[in-house]
Amino acid sequence: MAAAAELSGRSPRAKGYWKVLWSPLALLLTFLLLQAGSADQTEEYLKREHSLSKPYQGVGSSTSSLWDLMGNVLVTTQYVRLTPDLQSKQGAVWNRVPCYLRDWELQVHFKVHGQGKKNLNGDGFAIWYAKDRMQPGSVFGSKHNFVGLGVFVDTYPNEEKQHERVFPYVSAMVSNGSLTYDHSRDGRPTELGGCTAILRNLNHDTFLVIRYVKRRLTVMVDIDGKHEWKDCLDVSGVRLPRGYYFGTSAATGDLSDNHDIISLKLYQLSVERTAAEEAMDKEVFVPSVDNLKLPGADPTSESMSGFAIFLIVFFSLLGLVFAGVILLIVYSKWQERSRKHFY
Ligand SMILES: *[C@@H]1O[C@H](CO)[C@@H](O)[C@H](O)[C@H]1NC(C)=O
Ligand SMILES: [Ca+2]
Repeated sequence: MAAAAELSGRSPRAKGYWKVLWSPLALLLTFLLLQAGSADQTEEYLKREHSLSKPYQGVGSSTSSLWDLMGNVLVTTQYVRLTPDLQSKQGAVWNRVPCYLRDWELQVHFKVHGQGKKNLNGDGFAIWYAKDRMQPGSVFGSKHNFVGLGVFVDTYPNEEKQHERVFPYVSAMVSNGSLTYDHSRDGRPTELGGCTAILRNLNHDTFLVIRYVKRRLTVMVDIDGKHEWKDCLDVSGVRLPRGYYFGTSAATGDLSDNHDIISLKLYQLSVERTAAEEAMDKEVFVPSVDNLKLPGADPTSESMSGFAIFLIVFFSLLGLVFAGVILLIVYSKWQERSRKHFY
């Protein structure tokens, strides 16, 4: 009887163990299968409402146009010239339709060319995914305290000591409006990353791509005429709100260039997300970058202060120990002496 009870008691418990074992196993298996299925299965769709291409029919002129023009921009059938190769010009083109896509890729076909010889040309152009559109300003012809993402193609080194950096230089910046692009330092204090890209006066086509997938921002360039993307920058944890506008702007100063946009092609990327990723991917309303460490904020001062605190604590403790030892010695000497004194 006892053995039978034990047996009948054991088998449901064994089933229970199997269940407990099986469910995470099943989860893991499903997860692995989903992973295998979704690996690099990114589908691309060209979104016409966010794209600009030849022959730019009605751009800027008709009320049904998807793009607005600003400043000295000139539209021909072959290109959109943001600035001509003349001093002190600014121009921009902005998408009228806010973008609500979560994952996207913007391919920019451009041409920068002019009479200026090495480093006697400027200033460059910017590609925007920003909250405010059509606002002139001092950041490559656009709003100074922008909110959103700016990718800059800087063709002129403003900062004098550019020992280790060769221009043109491509860089990116994300701001909630509180950061300032420092033109005199080529935006170095606020850049997320960047690369040198020799892209002026070339006879072949030049491209740049900005990809934003699962909060990962990557910028690549194709400027060697080989139809290959080359990595430029790659930053994770970039939180960009939806509903911002794509645009591009350029400026010239004492030095100049033709800044031409041949096309802007925006692709929607369909990316699989796991339930966990989906839960983590809450919509944001202010642009930000996780664990942001800007080159402008001196990282050594922070670690030095930590080290300094350590040193202070260490030497204080050492001092206390020394003081204690000395006190002990003095006390024992005094006791010895007082003993001698009394006896
Ligand atoms: C904006 O960014 C600055 C600097 O990165 C940060 O100190 C500030 O808290 C941010 N403001 C908001 C509203 O997120
Ligand atoms: Ca510059």
